[in-house]
Amino acid sequence: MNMTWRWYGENNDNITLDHIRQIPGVMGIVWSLHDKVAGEVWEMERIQEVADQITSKGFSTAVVESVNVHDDIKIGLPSRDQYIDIYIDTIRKLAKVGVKVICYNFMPVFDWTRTELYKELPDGSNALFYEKAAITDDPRQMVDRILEGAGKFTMPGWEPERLARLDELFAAYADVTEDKLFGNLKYFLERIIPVCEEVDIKMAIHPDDPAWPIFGLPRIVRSRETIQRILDAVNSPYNGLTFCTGSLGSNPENDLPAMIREFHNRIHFAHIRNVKVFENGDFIEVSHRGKDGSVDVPEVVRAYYENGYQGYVRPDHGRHLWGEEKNCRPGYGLYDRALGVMYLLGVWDSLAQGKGVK
Ligand SMILES: [Mn+2]
Repeated sequence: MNMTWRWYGENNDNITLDHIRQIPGVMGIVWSLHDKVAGEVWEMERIQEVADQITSKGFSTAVVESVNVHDDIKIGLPSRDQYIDIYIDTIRKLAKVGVKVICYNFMPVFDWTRTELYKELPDGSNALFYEKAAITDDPRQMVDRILEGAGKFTMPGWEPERLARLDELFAAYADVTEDKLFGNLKYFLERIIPVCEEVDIKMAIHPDDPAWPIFGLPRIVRSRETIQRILDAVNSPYNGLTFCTGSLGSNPENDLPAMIREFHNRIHFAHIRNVKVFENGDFIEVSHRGKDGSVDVPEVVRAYYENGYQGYVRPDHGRHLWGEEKNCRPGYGLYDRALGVMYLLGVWDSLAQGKGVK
């Protein structure tokens, strides 16, 4: 298990590399060029600049999250080929600075979706919350609420310029069914995976968050069956997964430890976080401790341990603690993610010592 931490870059994150250095066990930084919108060229100089910042503090640059996929690729427009060419150009450049895994998603219109960013928990902390009943037919309301909650921070997948064209985007996806979206993903993978094999970069698709269709948009990475279909579509180890227990765990039907045991050879990046799912289907993000939520986190770690998992891990999101929500990115505070790192490593180390933590 190779522990990493997502960092949004200098002047774009209230947490610094020097903060991260003091969290025990963190080996690598999960990074990106966060000012780039999907389909834009990544210049080598910019890539090198961020990679140098990361390595100068002793961290690995091996994981990039994300290189976003342009909507034209997901919709399957003729212009997709030129955007795939740009994507391939970015893959080749990232290989030159030691990148080994690229996390990406294939969700139409929206990246992750929540209805509240700072929902209070019983202990007085707060966290990202999804209320099913608050998802109406009109996504505009939710978009406005998220953008307002994000405050000064930009959020990946929630670019205001792009979401200003929401009606247009929805119209473009109008005839994109689940099968069509899957076909467009397959087309994309068939073009990029040979390049990934050549430069030794593994693609790791992130599951849909939450793990069901919303606003009538199709979702194709949400269950054992849908994941198997994607892995079979291009049967190469370079076509792999980011296994996110928070996203997949939003649907209690997903047996997470069983899925890890089944797919571990194709999991290149593990997002381990806990969610508490309520009976009505609402869910809230909670501490990493297994007992605090619906995800059996120790069993998840055990599934990785028993399969000799050597891939990258990050604590994904955390609650906002001790008032830090005033300054931090939603879901990306310092304290709870640092506690999460220690919990995950604690379980792992105990297993390694043969104490059989349950
Ligand atoms: Mn995740």
